[in-house]
Amino acid sequence: MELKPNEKLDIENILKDLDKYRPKRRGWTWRKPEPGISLGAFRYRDESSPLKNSVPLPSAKYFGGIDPQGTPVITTEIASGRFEDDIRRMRMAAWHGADHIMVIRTAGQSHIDGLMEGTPQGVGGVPITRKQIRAQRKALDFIEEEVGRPINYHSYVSGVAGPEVAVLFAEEGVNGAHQDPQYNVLYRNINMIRSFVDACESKKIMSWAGIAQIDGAHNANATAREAWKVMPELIVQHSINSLFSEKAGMARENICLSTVPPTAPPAPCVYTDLPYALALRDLCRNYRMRAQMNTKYMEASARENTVTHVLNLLVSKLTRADIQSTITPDEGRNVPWHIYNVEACDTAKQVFAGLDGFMDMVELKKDGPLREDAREIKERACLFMEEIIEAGGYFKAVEAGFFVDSGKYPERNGDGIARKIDGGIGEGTVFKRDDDYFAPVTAHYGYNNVAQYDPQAADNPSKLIGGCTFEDPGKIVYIDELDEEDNVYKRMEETAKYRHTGLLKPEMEWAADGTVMLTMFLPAQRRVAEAAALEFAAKMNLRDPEVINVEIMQEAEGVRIELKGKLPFEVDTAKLSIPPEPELLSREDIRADIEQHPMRVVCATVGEDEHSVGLREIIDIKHGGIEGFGIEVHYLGTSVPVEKLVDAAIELNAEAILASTIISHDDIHYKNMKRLHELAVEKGIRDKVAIIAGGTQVVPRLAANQGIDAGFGRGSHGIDVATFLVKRRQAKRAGA
Ligand code: Z97
Repeated sequence: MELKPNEKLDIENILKDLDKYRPKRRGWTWRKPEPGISLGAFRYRDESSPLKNSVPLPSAKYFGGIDPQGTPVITTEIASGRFEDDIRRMRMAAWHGADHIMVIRTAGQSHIDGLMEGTPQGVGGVPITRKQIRAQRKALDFIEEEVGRPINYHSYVSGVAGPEVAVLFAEEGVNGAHQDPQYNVLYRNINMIRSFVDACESKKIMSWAGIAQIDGAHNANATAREAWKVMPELIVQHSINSLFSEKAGMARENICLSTVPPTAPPAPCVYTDLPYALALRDLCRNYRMRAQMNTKYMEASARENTVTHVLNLLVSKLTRADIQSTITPDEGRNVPWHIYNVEACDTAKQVFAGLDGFMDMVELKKDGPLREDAREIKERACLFMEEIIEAGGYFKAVEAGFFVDSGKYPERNGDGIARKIDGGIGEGTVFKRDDDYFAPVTAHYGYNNVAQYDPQAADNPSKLIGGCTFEDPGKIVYIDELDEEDNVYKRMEETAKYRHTGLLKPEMEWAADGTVMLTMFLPAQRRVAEAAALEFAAKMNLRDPEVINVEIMQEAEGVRIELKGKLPFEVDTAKLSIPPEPELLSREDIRADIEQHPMRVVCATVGEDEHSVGLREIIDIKHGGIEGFGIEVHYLGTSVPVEKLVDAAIELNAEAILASTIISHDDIHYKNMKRLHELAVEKGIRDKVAIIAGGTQVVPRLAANQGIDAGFGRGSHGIDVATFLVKRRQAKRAGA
């Protein structure tokens, strides 16, 4: 199956023969930096190989459509709860530059204590099932061919089912995963011994599969009451998981720290975040950095969050990021809407392109507060680590509530999360292996006693059974959906008409959910405005309206409101009358034509009409008027009699007459157009001169009925007029 840019991804086809599908490859892939690459008119220093197919930034059209791709891998989170819908989102995100796609929602998976079959849609979290993973990896195998860059697919190896999930991921070609036993202990109250034993197994398997690991330290930042105070602890948590991973056999280049700057504006965040970023990168220099914006202080304002994101990107640029996350306001309002995820990928891409070569020009100071603060953070982190050892080790420290305490270490507020070594989920489930313990599987951690069966198999236990599922995927048992009601086929049946007919409905979260978002300003106080907004939404026929963001403009004068709701109807695209797309010439082509064949025009507002702004906008260079293309313009002013305009055209030997006609009572505008045409005929210049008229009330079709060549209504620009004039002349030349 090959994807065609102008054709939708066929989900039915992705689901077909899924039981037989094998992923194309294993392991994580980094971008390929291409220092010195030339794109369009520019030479870049910090970009990677361009994509084969992509959607460039909106303004790229002024630069020949170039689409520079920074060097860090770009992460996006896509997990609406319906994997079949998310497949399409993954394609859109990939076209916008994402090459790390995480199936992650805000909560849930680590509560699941076994492997799941089937694909129930996520309530709260997204259960990771083989079917879902295989379908998405299969789709990504095609999508990466289409965009021309490998895409890393990612989820969690967490909860008490962690090792099983790791095996599943290794079998199915998952490329990245969050794995951190501290997360289970602190936030999910999983027994600490169980969690660390499981982590050894998980990490060993992930290493075999080349899966990149992201840790969970950033959760301390998101959980602590005052996030900027946990900086020493964050470094400690990163260090514990990283060193532990190395000991479990993981390669350094696959160990990625999930680093989040401790604070966000209006705090003077860079003053805090930059020393922290330096300290972390210095102490943990052997590992990769996955940078993510601060989410602790995130509200629902897309604007505010974008700025926080950009400041995070600045810190990444000033220090180092191997992977750049693009969390969106949706994390703040807890609705993973793909259009905002895609937008955030563009934000990262834009900032990395905009800051290309930045570090060739600036340098971080070698002394002063930056270095002093960084040193202090490192000292505090080292002291924290020393105290853990003094307390009797990590488990004792957790029992004593060392972690996620809101004091800045060595200060303590006594509000840390304490867990008991003999408590938590899975307590008492770890047993010493028997002397004759033996498991004939690949990448198994710890004592395995293989040699008793075959010394040759000591490094390769699964040889004894002719390979396990890693070597022989034929042994994988694929179980399709078990639930008769809640399954992908049923869900797709409900939305089939939107895929197979011309029926169209808006969507935000799930296919054809009808969800739309409205922005409005209401000149009222907040509480009143919120209630009124819901009333407006109801009158607009929106179902389940909900206010999702309120920003006060001024307490008494009013608020800006964003709300969402569902449209209960659809549009039949077959019944739409869609006007043909106007074909504009490019600015370059117009300029080139005018340069070769200079053009002179005369123009005026005709009749008893003093309006001038509209015509001037069409003429003047400032806002893209026709002057800007090199056209010689003779402007006669306002209230100009039509006779004078025609005489001027004769005198100046102009190729075109441009008449502005704003006043329209008694159809005077059309009457003047007709008069212009007749006068030009009378004076014998009609075949030499183009006559066009414009104005807010001008309907192009009615204008043409008056005998002139074209009419331009509301919303017309200089380029529309210039395109018409140049095309008309080209047609004449071709005819002559
Ligand atoms: C990120 N935006 O990109 P459950 N294990 C680890 C974690 O960090 C997390 C879970 C499990 C964030 C994602 C925070 N991370 C959200 C090491 C959560 C989640 O499915 O909520 O039970 O597990 O890192």
